[in-house]
Amino acid sequence: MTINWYPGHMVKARREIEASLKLVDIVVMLLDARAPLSCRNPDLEQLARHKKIIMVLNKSDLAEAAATRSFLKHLRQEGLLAVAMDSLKGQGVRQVMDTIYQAFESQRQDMLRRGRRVRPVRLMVTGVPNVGKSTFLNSLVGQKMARTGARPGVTRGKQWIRVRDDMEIMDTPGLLWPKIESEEQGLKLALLNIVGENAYDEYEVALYLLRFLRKQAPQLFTEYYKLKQVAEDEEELLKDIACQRGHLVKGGQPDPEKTARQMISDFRTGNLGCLTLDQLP
Ligand SMILES: Nc1nc2c(ncn2[C@@H]2O[C@H](COP(=O)(O)OP(=O)(O)OP(=O)(O)O)[C@@H](O)[C@H]2O)c(=O)[nH]1
Ligand SMILES: [Mg+2]
Repeated sequence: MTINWYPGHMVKARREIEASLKLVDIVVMLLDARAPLSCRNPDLEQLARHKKIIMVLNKSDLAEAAATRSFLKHLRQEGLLAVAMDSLKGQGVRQVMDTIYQAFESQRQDMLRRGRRVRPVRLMVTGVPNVGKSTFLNSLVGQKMARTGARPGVTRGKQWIRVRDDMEIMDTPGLLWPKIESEEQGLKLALLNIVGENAYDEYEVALYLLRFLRKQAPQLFTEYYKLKQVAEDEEELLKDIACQRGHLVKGGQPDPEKTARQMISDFRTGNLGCLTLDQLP
C-alpha cells in the first residue's frame, strides 16, 4: 500500500518549518513509541541537521516498555538525545525539561562568557501528524494552550507558546513525506492514525494487524477475541472475529468491514494492550 497523503497545509508547513529553524536552538522530534523508526522523517532530520535534536518517544503508555527502552538505547547510540514520554499523564516531563536545559547549556555558557543576557531557550516541536505534539506542549506548560484532537491534521499553522520565563516552544503542524513507498511502513502509519483516513483501506490495515498479532501476541485471539480456533488465513480470521463479536449484516452474514474498523480502534486506544509495531534490525 503506497500512501500519497501530502495535503496542501503540509507543503506550507514544511516551508514554515524550514524558515523558522533559524529561530530555534533545539528541535524536539516526537516519534510514536509504538513505531519510532517508521515515524522518523528523513526529510526533517536533514533540514534540522545543524540543530540539536531531542527525540521524544511519545505515547509510551501504549507501547511495550522493554521495546521502548531498547529504542531509546538505539537512538542514544546514534548520538541523539532521547527520552520517553506519556503526554496525557505528563509522565516524563521532568526528564524532558532536564534534557532541554542540558542541550542548551553550552549556548547558555557561551552567552554568559560574552557578557550577554541569557535569553530564553527556543525550541520547535515537530513530528508526523497526530503523534501528540500539541498534547506534549500542553503537558510541558501544565495547561491547554494548543488545540489537540484524535485525528491527524489538527494543527494547521505554527504557534509560539511560552512554557516558562526561560523557554519558548513553537508548535508545528504534523509533517509527512510526499510519498510513503514502503508497504509495511504505510500500513503501520495508517494503523497508528498518522495518515488521513481517506488515504488507506481499513480492511487492508486490519489484515496487517491480524498478521502482526499472530506473530507478536497470538494469545489475544483466544483471550481477547474468545476464538476457539485460530484460522490460518487472515480473511477467515477476520470473519470469525466478526461472528464472535456479533458484527453481522442482514441475513446473518459476517460484516468484516465493521470488525476491521473496531479492531483498528481497539489497537489505537490500547484495548489490545501495550504493543510495539517496529522492531530493531
Ligand atoms: N495515550 C496517549 N495519547 C496521547 C498522548 N499524546 C497525545 N495523545 C493523543 O493523541 C491524539 C493527538 O494529539 P495531538 O496533540 O493533537 O497531536 P498532534 O501531533 O499535535 O497532531 P497534529 O496537530 O494533527 O499534527 C489526541 O487524541 C491525544 O489525546 C500520549 O502520550 N498517550
Ligand atoms: Mg497539533
